[in-house]
Amino acid sequence: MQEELKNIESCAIEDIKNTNTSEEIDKVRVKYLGKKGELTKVLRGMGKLSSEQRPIIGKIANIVRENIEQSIVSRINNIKQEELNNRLKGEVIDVTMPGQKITLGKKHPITQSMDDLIGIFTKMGFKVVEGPEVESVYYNFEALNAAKNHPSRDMSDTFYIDENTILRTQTSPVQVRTMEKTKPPIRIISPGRCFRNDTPDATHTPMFHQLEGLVVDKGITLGDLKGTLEVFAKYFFGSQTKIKFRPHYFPFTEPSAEVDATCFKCVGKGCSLCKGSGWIELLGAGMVHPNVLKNCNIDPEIYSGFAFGMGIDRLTMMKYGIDDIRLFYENDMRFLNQF
Ligand code: FA5
Repeated sequence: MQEELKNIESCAIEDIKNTNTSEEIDKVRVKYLGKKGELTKVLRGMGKLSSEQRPIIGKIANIVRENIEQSIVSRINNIKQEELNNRLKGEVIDVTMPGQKITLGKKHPITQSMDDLIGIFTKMGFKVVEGPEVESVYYNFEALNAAKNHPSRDMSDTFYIDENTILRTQTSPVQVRTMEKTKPPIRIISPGRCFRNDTPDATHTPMFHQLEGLVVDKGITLGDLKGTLEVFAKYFFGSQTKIKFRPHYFPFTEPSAEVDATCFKCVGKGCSLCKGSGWIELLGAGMVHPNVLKNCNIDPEIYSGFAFGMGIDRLTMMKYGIDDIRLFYENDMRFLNQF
């Protein structure tokens, strides 16, 4: 029996050596140590041994089992390491391979224009101030000297939330909010969204963007307004640009004007963009009405000011020759990628 045990051990160790995978080594374990395994079979026959021989053979059998188990464990460790090495070899990461390209987004053309405008005016010393888009009727109309029967206050022009609250139709309420809080000298711009009950067409959308400007100080004149807007137009459209004032009416400025710029495409000669006139309408402007100054507790005998308001969407259309404002809001990447 001693012989037989030694024989099982050497056969098992030889079989273990020849295994190459975890599955193969499992089979060897079952073959020798399993319930019907070769060593188990021999141990079952120990009952036939004499009481002197049994402990001796039992001890040898235990050593054989331990040896087989140990060589199984060490072979398993080797196989696992080999399997891991093989897997790692197959999964080598080539750090020199080109990565997946992530396409970078860019700013919407209106945001680009807004940034350009903010850059131009802050260089001239203007501070950026923001105001609420949901505004009171008082700030949007009353404080801006708009009479109760002014057509822009109509439900068909303005989105009402309740009797006293609207979506602002212009950025001009920021003028009043600023003058209430700040004493002159004041020099601010206020860009932001505005809302009007306008049917969408090539030049109108119900939501659009404006940029308001306001300067209040002692001795501010129409000349200051003209100089400021000239600098703005030259920076935004090009140094050859000229501007002109046409008389107009706004309840909150007196005198008021619509300001035109020479067409940046034909430089004043007349083309399809400016409909042959050589000029393009730019913005509304004027000297702050004394009533508006009074509404904000600023003495119009001491202080004067100018204000202007421009539509950023339309300025962007002019700058890039875009013929339909709705293109800005269709999220078509073929259009947006051009800017
Ligand atoms: C105003 O809103 C005045 N608050 C501007 C102003 C400010 C005048 C300070 C004097 C002093 P107006 O209603 O003209 O003015 O609008 C100004 C600009 O907003 C227009 O020239 C146009 O560019 C833009 N705009 C108006 N309605 C729309 C619309 N539905 N869609 C796109 N742009 C619009």
